[in-house]
Amino acid sequence: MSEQLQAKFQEAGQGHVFRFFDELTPEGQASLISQAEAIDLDELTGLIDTLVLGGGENISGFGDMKPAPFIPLPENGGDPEQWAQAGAIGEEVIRAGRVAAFTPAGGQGTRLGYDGPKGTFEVTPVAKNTLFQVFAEKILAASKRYEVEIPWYIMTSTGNHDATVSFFEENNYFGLKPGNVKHFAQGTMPAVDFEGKILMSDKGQIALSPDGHGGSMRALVRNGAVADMKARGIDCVAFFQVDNPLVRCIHPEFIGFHVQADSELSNKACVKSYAAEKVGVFVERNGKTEILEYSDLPDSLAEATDADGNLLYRAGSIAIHVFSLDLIERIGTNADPNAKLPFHRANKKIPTIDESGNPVEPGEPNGVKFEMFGFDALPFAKNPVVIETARAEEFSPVKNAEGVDSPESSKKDQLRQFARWAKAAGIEIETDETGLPAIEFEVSPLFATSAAQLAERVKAEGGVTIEQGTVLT
Ligand code: UD2
Repeated sequence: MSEQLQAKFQEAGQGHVFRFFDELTPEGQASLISQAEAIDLDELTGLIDTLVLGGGENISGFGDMKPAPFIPLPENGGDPEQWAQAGAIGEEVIRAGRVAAFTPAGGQGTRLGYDGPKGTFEVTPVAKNTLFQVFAEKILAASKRYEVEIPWYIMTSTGNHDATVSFFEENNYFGLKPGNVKHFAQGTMPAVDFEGKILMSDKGQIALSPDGHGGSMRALVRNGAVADMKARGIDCVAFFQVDNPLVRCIHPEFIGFHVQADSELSNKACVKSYAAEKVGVFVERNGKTEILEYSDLPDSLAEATDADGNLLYRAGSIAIHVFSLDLIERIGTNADPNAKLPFHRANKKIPTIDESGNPVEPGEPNGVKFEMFGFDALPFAKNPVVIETARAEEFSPVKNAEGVDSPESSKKDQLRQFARWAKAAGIEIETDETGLPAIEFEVSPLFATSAAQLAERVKAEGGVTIEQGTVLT
């Protein structure tokens, strides 16, 4: 068995994976065999040929490219009636139990420099609640409001799975029913060096890394989540990333637009803050709506402006989507050979071993990781929808330790949102010219998840007092 496997790797030019096989303990040998068996060598060889040894990703067709249209917010020229109708439809769909939440949380979070699953990072200004708690409470709030079970599927990766599950157990699932929270680990891909050789992280350990959030399609099928959703009558999957505490996890208008258009993949766009902002942009290429990742958009196009002096490609993707279950299943089962997510290449510093088996900690990128992106499903989706959303209400991620998209910037944006909502509910709050309140306070999602809901609660309670350190819960 092992000889056959070794021969296959030898033939594919990857025989070195077993270089230290004879030195391993029987358990070590068994582990290496199972890691090797899980690798799709044909797929990997194809990726090495095209993405590593070949010319890299072939993104062309910029000539025919144009910005993709989107549905503007009512305050930016959209039709208020259309939005109200979408809200009513979305609400019905949620009440009917057709919606699940999904979070890919398998990323390694290296930019933030936080050691632990990113969802366990404390993010709110006063209560210091974690990202996972914020999302859990938003889902719980929607579930109470619409009197329905809303299951939450969370994709982890082998490196953070156990820590993530323990965190939910220790915190009693933040009030959600444990049976409505499903964790599962995503797949992995081997990393290779610039010659296309599989990197080993130890004598018996292949350097494996998560296969990107696009790996969620396969993982949702493989781990039974798709079957579970079907059994529950779910057909809309509300997708949001692990790093953005402002996200409206279960958003009636968004779900309404999605269902009304009979769409298989709906998306939220935010006007980009500046040309180099690290978000993908919505484009139309070859007659299809797509998201082009920021790293693939040439600077000249990122900086191009229209006749009004606005950025031409200004509709930024903030990674909030509604997927139809059909699309997830079609891609995740490989049912349609024409609907396969491509892999992308990322050059990374990958700890490895040298020819004698000694550890090597590279100072510079020494290899390539392969990742799929979930939004690459867009060209395969029927009736894609893009709606505009207001940045201040929906997007302030925690990505970097300092500066833009950091814990500090996100905390300030949360405070600004709470202050806006409080003022709209008639509560006096002193703010500076950026809308930042002079005191720090917090509105728990269990109290309100929108300005309108806060106003309702304040009215129902005959007014509330907000001072430094208040947490409305
Ligand atoms: C993502 C988008 C970018 C923009 C931005 C908005 C990609 C490739 N780019 O950039 O266009 O929308 O978000 O914030 O998505 N994850 C996994 N498994 C993996 C890799 C990532 O679960 O193997 C998760 C990760 O935990 C996080 C999300 O996917 O929830 C996004 O990953 P990221 O932080 O690498 O994406 P980023 O910020 O470069």
